Order: sequence, then structure tokens, then C-alpha cells
Amino acid sequence: RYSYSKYNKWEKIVAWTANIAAKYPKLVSRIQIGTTTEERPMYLLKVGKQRSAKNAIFIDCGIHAREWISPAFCQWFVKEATKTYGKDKLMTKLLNSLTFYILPVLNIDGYVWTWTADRMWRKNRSNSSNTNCIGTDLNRNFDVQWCSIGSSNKACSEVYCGPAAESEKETKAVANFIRNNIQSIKAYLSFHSYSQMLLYPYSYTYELAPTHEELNDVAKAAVGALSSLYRTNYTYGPAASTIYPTSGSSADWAYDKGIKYSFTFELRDRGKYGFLLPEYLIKSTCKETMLATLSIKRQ
Ligand code: 0X9
Ligand code: ZN
Repeated sequence: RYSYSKYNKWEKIVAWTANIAAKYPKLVSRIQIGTTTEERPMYLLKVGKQRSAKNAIFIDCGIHAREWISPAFCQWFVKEATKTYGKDKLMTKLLNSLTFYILPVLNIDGYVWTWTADRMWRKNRSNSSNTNCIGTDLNRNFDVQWCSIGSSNKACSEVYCGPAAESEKETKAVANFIRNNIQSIKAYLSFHSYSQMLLYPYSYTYELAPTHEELNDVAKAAVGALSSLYRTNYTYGPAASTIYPTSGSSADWAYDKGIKYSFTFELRDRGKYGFLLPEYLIKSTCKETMLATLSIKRQ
């Protein structure tokens, strides 16, 4: 059986996307949105009962390769949705009226690299400069104030923005999918680690977002739901002032595209293990994050 409380390598995750879609054909379908730099297919799982998705939430995990708890959460979410649909009242209602687009690993090449060569790799694996340095930070590559604050035009930097906005195939695939489904996507959620924060726009400026009050209310409720399980403490607020300013991030891009509910999670922990969060903490982390995610859904 598939293990949701272990970290799975890419070969296992990709097989799992096919298996879960085959096991729940009326609830789950698998869609290829593009290919990565190294030509791996990028699959997202569409979860829900709506025929044509009128209301949808887009969720991505693993935009940064080393943040392993993030893909683990996306897998957990799909497991919970499929397992409890038709049993749990809330989940049934939710999936009858809402479609979840779940991209379990956005930065697949980078994720593979963390399993095979460098556990602490962050960026993708493209070679887009005339240096020996590999990789663009995909969370600096979106077309929003591209390559300005909190971003670098040096290929060797960990926050390299790439040669142009959307220069990376992974960025392009996600941005194209969201653009093509913009009428139905009501929320955008991006999962990272670590530091236990729930962030909302803006990241590229300290100015407050036009819907700041509402975003703050939603974030407050979500972290409240999260902490109700194991008392895990999250801080929340605009990304720029709560974590640090960044430009070209997916969450700011989605927000400025008109997706009103755009949130970035920085999952456990606060630095004890950091990116190397041990497997025994996957289950509790995913369970509490589920509560926060469902709290946002209810908006
Ligand atoms: O730097 C990042 O991309 C994120 N932190 S991480 O340690 N996971 O790399 C924070 C992004 C914050 N910006 C937005 N949410 N827009
Ligand atoms: Zn990250």
C-alpha cells in the first residue's frame, strides 16, 4: 500500500497519480499541464464531482525542491478527499460543488535532484545562463514585478529569477493552466516549508493588498483551525512584512490575475529540523494543515 506518512520519491508519486485516478474515476482525473526542463510530465489531479468546473481551487506543492513536507501534504489532501467523499458530510458537500486542482510536485526535476544528488537543492534544474550554475528559483520566475525586490539576476544565486519572466517550462505550464481556467479558479494555495506561517499578498511591496482586511480574516480563521488540533503556532500576515519581500512569486501573480484568495503556507517546523522534517511528523503536520486548508475553502 501507498504510504502517506513517508516521503515518496518521484517514481512512486507519479505512479500514485495514475493509480488514484484509476481507483476513483468518478472523482479524480489526471491532467498533464506540461513537461519539465528534463522532460518529465507534469501531472495535476482534478478532484471533485463537478462536470465543468465552475468553482475551483488550485493547489501546488513542491515549488521548492527540498521542502519535502509540501508534496507530502498534497498527497495527504488527495488521500483524505478520496477516502472521505461520500462518508464525511462536509467533504462530500465540498467536492460536490468545488473542484480542486492539485499539483503534487511543481518542481519535479529539483525534487528528483534532492533524492539523488543534493538534499538541500531549491531551484529547478534548467541551464539558462552562460555560467556553470544550474537552476532558476521558480518562485521568482512569475510575471509580477519580475526580478526586482528579493530576487537576483545572478544565475548562481538561490533566488535567481531566470533570464525572463516565465522563462521556465514549469512556470509556464502552471501560469498557462491558471490563465486557461481563470474564470473558475477562486483560490490559489501554495505550500512551502518551513517556519509555520500563513502568508497572503503582497510580497513584492509593503503596501497592503486591496482586500487586505478580508485576507487577514481568512488567514486568522485558518491558523485558528490549524492550532485547534495540536496547538501548533502559526503567524500570519502580508508576505513582505511577515517573512520577507520577494518579487515574481506565484501567489502575488495569482492575486494580481484576480484570484482573490491567494495564500502561501510555510509548514512545520520553526527550524529545529527545518527542511529535514522527520517522517514521524508528517501525519500530524498534514492533519492540522488539512483543517486550515478546509477553513479557507469555506470562504
Ligand atoms: O522565498 C520564498 O519563496 C518563500 N519562502 S521559502 O523559504 N519556502 O523559500 C516565501 C514566499 C513568500 N512570498 C509570497 N508568498 N508571495
Ligand atoms: Zn519554499
